[in-house]
Amino acid sequence: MNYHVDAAQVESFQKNGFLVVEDFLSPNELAHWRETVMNAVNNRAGQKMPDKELKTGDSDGINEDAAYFGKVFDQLLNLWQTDEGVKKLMFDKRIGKMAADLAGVDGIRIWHDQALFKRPWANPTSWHLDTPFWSFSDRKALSIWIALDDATYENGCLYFIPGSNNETTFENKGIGKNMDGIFGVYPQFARAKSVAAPMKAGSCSFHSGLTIHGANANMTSGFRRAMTCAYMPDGNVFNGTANILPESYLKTLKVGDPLDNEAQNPLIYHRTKNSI
Ligand SMILES: O=C(O)CCC(=O)C(=O)O
Ligand SMILES: [Fe+2]
Repeated sequence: MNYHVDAAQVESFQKNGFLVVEDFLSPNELAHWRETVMNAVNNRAGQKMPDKELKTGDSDGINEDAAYFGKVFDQLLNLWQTDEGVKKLMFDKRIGKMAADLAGVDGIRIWHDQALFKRPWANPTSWHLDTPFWSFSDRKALSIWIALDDATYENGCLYFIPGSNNETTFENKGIGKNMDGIFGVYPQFARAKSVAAPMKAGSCSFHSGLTIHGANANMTSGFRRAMTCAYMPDGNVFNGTANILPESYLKTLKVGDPLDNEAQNPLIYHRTKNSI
């Protein structure tokens, strides 16, 4: 287990917008994560979110072409809300501290977790940003992506555009079919060099929600499974975007209200409240 980031890793993350942490999980921990995540995913029976009837592959109103996007990955959100085992993994303060250290913030809340499984022959994940989808606007928001299978050039490992995190904005909510769509919004990166992040199972990466990133198609007959979690720095407020917030909660929110509901966005680590 490798639950610590040092000053050089923090610097690299803030400069490049991503960081790979090799051997994040020990072999035993990896076995436990796989079993826990698979159990939670199977119990969902394809239901994408806890509070909506949507199935993986259905149109979610954000992506216009369900048939295509259903074959990018199976996407199951907020497994922590429906599974005690996943909740325990996601509430691990050590991971919260890694995220807080990398972002350079005091407190970290879960925005949402997300199992992302590329099935055999899955479509690629087009270049995109994450933060513009979300209901808060913070340049320091970030995600962890944990490889449950080896993520390879062949089966759909992640790619990043280094440094894009320091230039992109909250513009561009879309993730289209065309890999180059994002460069219509950010032409300054059209000639940038991308970096691949192949990872052994049990390794992880962190990326800023404003780093341009994507993934290959799965050119193999095997699965590429990842467990991820998006993090919101503590202290953020509602920006008016619904994203995945449940209707019942949305009805109570006005633009500018604090997003501090523990049932939706739990604080998993805070520098002054947790000593680890
Ligand atoms: O797993 C993938 O293909 C994409 C992951 C991603 O976009 C993310 O974790 O933000
Ligand atoms: Fe993403």
